[in-house]
Amino acid sequence: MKDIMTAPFMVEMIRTVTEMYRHGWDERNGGNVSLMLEEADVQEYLDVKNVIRTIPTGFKAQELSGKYFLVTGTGKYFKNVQYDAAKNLGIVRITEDGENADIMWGYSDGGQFTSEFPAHMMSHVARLKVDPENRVVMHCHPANLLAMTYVHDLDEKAFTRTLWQMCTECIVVFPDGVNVLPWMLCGTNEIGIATAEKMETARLVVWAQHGIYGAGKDLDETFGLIETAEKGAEIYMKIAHLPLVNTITDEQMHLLEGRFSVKAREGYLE
Ligand code: 2HA
Ligand code: ZN
Repeated sequence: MKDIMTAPFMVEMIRTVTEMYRHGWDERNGGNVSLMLEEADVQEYLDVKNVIRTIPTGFKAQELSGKYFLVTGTGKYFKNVQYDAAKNLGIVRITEDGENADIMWGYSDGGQFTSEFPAHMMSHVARLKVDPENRVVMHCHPANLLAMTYVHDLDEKAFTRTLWQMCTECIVVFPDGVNVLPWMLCGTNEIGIATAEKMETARLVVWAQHGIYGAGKDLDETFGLIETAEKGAEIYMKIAHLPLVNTITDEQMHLLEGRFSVKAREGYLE
């Protein structure tokens, strides 16, 4: 059996959450990440017959039965993951009935997965339906995106168009746009269901006055999505109170579509 701390998925996860912390997106125990793993990869590092504990997930996700996830722990600080991954992260396998999770590794102080696990699992199901290659769901609290939800219309088309106008890269990186949920109580199945529904049409879902969810095929892509949206929001918060003299026009957006072979969300450009 190989040392799990050398597994590419573990190395990438530790680097990613550390970088999220350094970006200021994950104060205290803020944020959570789940990465779906292939059984073949897990088997090189773990005895898949050895279940440490089994705990209820609080919801039913039959579609994910037998799937493995590397998931951040509830109440844990991203700041500390690099120093003690086995305490702050865990690997779980969804049980056959889809209602429980077998803990296969980690949460070494008796902890468990993030309180946002329902939103993560439901989002994985939703994204896998539209993109079988999706592996990551990521949640965090980037300051400028949050700030924007206090001063900008929460209409999804308006919110997306503003971000696209803030840097040339935005429409190229997230042509599917940004969906938005109004403030809702976090950690509940209700916000999980609402998030998953929004994930069917975009890989980014803003939770007003709370943060953002991103989904993608790997940690880099998902981190990059949030990073780019947050950059757009940062520019917006720098200029929103100033007279707007220039912008990126819809005509220019169409040039970007052609140059980078992307298609803007239907009906979002003139
Ligand atoms: O894990 O970010 O939304 C803490 C949170 C809850
Ligand atoms: Zn949060």
